[in-house]
Amino acid sequence: MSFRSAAGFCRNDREMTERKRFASVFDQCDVEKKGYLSREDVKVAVVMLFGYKPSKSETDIMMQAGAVPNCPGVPLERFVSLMGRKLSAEDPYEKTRHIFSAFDVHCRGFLKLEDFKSTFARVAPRLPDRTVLEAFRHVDHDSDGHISFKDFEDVITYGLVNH
Ligand SMILES: [Ca+2]
Repeated sequence: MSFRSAAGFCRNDREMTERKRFASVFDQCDVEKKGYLSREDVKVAVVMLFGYKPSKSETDIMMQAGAVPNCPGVPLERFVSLMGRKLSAEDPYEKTRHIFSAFDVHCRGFLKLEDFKSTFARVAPRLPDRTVLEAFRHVDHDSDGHISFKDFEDVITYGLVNH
């Protein structure tokens, strides 16, 4: 996914987009239109969404977590919540995107100092302005006055922001 599309999502849009993506993968994997995914289908779905083939034990866990009474496989609703959880638990890129969009209240795809200030004012109202300014300068690697998703990602990746 490109930086522009990654950073351009608002929270609700992003959830809608993820849902759509999961639902469309579900449809593609449920070739016989059974209304659920079999064990083999789930494996294919994970390859399509995450780019790797899940191990036997991971597939077992997903099949168990996705099971509902009277259904031999994983129905759509279970699949969507399962994949959503997997995405936020395992993909640091997705995690970073979530945090970034919490800051990016105007959905501009970059952060200005005022976005930074207003977020900190909400979550840590006693933090001095000076500290917020220092944090901003620290994250703004190329010092252009905007924090891009890339600036942000670098900091998260190196663990300087621990959330
Ligand atoms: Ca920058």
